[in-house]
Amino acid sequence: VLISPSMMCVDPLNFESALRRVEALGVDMLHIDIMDGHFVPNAPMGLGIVEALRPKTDLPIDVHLMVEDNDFFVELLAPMRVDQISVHVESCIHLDRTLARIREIGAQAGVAINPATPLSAIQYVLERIDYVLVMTVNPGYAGQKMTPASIRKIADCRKLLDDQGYSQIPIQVDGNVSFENIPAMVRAGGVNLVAGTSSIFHRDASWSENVITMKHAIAAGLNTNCP
Ligand code: S6P
Ligand code: MG
Repeated sequence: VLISPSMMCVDPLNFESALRRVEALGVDMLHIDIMDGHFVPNAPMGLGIVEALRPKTDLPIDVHLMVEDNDFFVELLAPMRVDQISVHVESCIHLDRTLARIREIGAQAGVAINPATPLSAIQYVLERIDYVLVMTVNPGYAGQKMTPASIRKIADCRKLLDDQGYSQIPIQVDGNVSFENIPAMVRAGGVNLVAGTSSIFHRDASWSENVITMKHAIAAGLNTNCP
């Protein structure tokens, strides 16, 4: 199970020192939320951060686009050599084409799906994707509560992928991935956890203590002992 810190949760005025601290935690990738103020009612970070980040880190960069004009953002990302990009089914007019283009520019392609969107929306792009991002909050903000059907949705998504012969496609989970929610999320099939204010950046303990608590919660979900 991978841990992907959501970098919109760090202090933007101390971004580079936060990056170094996050790298020292031994996490798996950096989750970068790009919002446009239209698809979602917020816009905390722009592509400038991605461009500035690429030469400064060896960690994989995972871009989560929450925008209306996906193709515009994908073309701007093309020269930035990010590792993976997810786009929302709700905002892509030609979803199949956009996903194909993401692979063409050398990134892994992910399809992101909002809490209320039926899973059937991803059924005919399975050939085009490297992962599914199941949103467990309505996108736009950190610090929200998990939507009620989330665990069922993750499990249903895992089943859909397996039933269609795509058992190798992993599920990333994003939104209120808290210490309390992690065991059920992992049990349901989440293998890439986006970590924000309810886990790694939780204010009650240090980031490194929070990673340990996360690992215990993951182990509980997997029914294994913590490494
Ligand atoms: C939300 C965004 C997420 C958040 C993450 C924050 O629209 O896509 O990646 O940054 O959910 O984590 P938390 O624990 O505060 O919900
Ligand atoms: Mg996100």
